[in-house]
Amino acid sequence: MRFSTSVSALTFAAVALAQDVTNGQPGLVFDPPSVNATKGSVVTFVFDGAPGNHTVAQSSFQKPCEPLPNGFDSGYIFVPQGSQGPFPTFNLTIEDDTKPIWFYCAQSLSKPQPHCISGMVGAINAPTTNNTFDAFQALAKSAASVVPPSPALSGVNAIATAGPGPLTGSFSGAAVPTGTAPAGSGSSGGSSGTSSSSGASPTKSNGAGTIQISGVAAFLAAAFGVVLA
Ligand SMILES: *[C@@H]1O[C@H](CO)[C@@H](O)[C@H](O)[C@H]1NC(C)=O
Ligand SMILES: *[C@@H]1O[C@H](CO)[C@@H](O)[C@H](O)[C@H]1NC(C)=O
Ligand SMILES: *[C@@H]1O[C@H](CO)[C@@H](O)[C@H](O)[C@H]1NC(C)=O
Ligand SMILES: *[C@@H]1O[C@H](CO)[C@@H](O)[C@H](O)[C@H]1NC(C)=O
Ligand SMILES: [Cu+2]
Repeated sequence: MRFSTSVSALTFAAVALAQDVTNGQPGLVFDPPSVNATKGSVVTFVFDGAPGNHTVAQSSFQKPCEPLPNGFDSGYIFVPQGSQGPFPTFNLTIEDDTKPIWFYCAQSLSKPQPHCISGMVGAINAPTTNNTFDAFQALAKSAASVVPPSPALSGVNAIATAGPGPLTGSFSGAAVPTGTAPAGSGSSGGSSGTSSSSGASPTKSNGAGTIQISGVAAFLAAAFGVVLA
């Protein structure tokens, strides 16, 4: 998967992806792996790896491959080989940009190891010292196991207002969250609780802008040696 903030960033992402080799599995990454996003920004994950079957699940810094209590989780989004866009997306609205948001891919069916332990982790608003993204990813690569998350729209410091989609045609989901959650409600992600009066509108109304994070990469593609664009 990859993050991008603009067309030029997308181009960069493709290059980075082609060059990335994590434990012999090209492309098992969020790419780029770390972005900044201000309060009210909508971060879009695009599951455009074909084939791919990934999640976006919130974790803590200390335990990168385990779900954070009350964290968000997109569920497993399957995109078959040869799929054409538009691809399924998952939108997170940032509710607090003063704290880092860590996440991982929970896919564990891959060989030789789960995506998270291959380094498929990402961060929003990671510190630039100490608990950096690089430190987080290093912890992920040394994790003993990956703990599956539970589907959830609401996270801590970020919230989704809808489950990932569209899951139609050849796209499918497993253990995806359903329903709708009003932005800024905090909902079941109780500890986020940042329902300020301005809310966290999934629009550009506050000028925060929209960030795209693409879900590229797949364990099947890696196995076949396919470089995903
Ligand atoms: C986020 O912002 C900080 C402070 O401006 C900067 O040092 C860092 O490189 C940024 N991180 C990313 C991923 O853009
Ligand atoms: C995607 O991965 C999940 C978790 O490993 C699995 O339950 C699901 O069956 C997979 N989807 C497909 C279509 O293979
Ligand atoms: C980073 O860690 C060092 C060593 O533990 C500590 O002295 C320093 O204050 C920390 N910096 C930040 C920004 O937390
Ligand atoms: C995510 O946001 C984009 C841009 O507004 C929108 O086109 C897309 O339908 C949204 N995805 C979901 C699953 O709501
Ligand atoms: Cu993955």
